[in-house]
Amino acid sequence: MSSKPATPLLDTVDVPADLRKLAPGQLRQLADELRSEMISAVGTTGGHLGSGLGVVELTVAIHYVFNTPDDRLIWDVGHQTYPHKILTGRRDRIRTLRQGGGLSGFTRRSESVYDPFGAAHSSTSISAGLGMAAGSQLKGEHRNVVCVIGDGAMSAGMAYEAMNNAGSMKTRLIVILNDNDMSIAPPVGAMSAYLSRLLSSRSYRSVRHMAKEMAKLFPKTLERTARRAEEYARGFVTGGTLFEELGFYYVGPIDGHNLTHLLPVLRNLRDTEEPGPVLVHVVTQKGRGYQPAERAADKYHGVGRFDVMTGQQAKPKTTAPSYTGVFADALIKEAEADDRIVAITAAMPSGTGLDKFAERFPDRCFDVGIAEQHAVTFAAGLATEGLKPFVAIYSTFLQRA
Ligand SMILES: Cc1ncc(C[n+]2csc(CCOP(=O)(O)OP(=O)(O)O)c2C)c(N)n1
Repeated sequence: MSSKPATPLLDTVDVPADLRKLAPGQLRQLADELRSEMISAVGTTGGHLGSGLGVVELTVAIHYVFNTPDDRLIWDVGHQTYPHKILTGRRDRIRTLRQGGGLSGFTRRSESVYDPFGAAHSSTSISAGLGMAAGSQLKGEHRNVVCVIGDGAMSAGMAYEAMNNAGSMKTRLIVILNDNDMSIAPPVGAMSAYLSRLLSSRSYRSVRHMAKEMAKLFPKTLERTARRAEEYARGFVTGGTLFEELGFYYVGPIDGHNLTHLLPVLRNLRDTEEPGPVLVHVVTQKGRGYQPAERAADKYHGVGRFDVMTGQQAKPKTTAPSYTGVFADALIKEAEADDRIVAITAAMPSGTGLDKFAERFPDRCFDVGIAEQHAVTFAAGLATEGLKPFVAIYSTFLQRA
């Protein structure tokens, strides 16, 4: 369905060590080729598209600056790792993604040393990363641990349990918040609103001011920071965020598609000896660089095979009604007859069919974010008041409740 794009520079990169031989000025081209290759591969196999497209530059920058796999890179959920897989020795199998015997659609320890943690459930990366950082420290090994977590995944309790713990420890840990203002559906909740406020309140400050702020943060890197400050003069500011209240240094916001902004910041974080966790707030666009994805309401979160030229997805051949469709229609029918029926989803309105229910009964449908344990206990609370809650959660994610 899709022909392979020409990727002369990417063809020279099998593993991140090859990438590190390139000059910084070549990385833009590399990122462009990586994006084309990913679009072509997912056009053939189907899979998660929008999330990976959003982290192409971030993937390149992290592997360029950090010494993976000795430095640990933990991707939350793992659905955005197709570019990471292409750069970490798996390009020859990228068109087997999610096929029997092929590459996993998520991170998997048995698949690669570049996948230090297996995921698919969201919001585990900070906990796992903190464990790796503490483990390395105990063994006297010096390595960086970098967790990349999305704003959607940040709605889950485990992320806060991990930050609460990390903030009280002197363990070095780098958490990159990949803020694309999307979960599968638009993100919900107070945290999402907070991140938007944070971004809109952060005007870019002067180079001198920024250097001063960085000096407070990392005294040993002041000189380098001052020298490089101009490189990322669109810059970042620190101070006064919720993350700092939790014991993190906050750095950001940074344009996650601009390599000349990303590289110096990541280098500074790599080179500092300061203990304690850091949160880097990176702003990206889901579906970046592929028009049909950028235009789609869900940013092509998950797609079937598609035609790369048109973005047209291959329709499933069956005309049979879908399970979720039948469920949604049946629940709506019941709810029309009984106003005590309410519905709850944990960030998956379309996947569960509850988007239809929410259209019909907006006040009786609750999207609680990626928060399955809360969803179930919230439903129990509703039930004690005589309501009839229906909690729709994929069985695998119900484990979290
Ligand atoms: C515990 C759990 N619940 C639900 C999901 C389904 N899920 C996969 S990705 C995703 C959205 C994640 O959003 P975000 O972290 O912002 O990443 P993005 O896709 O926007 O890059 C959801 C809800 C999951 N993987 N794990």
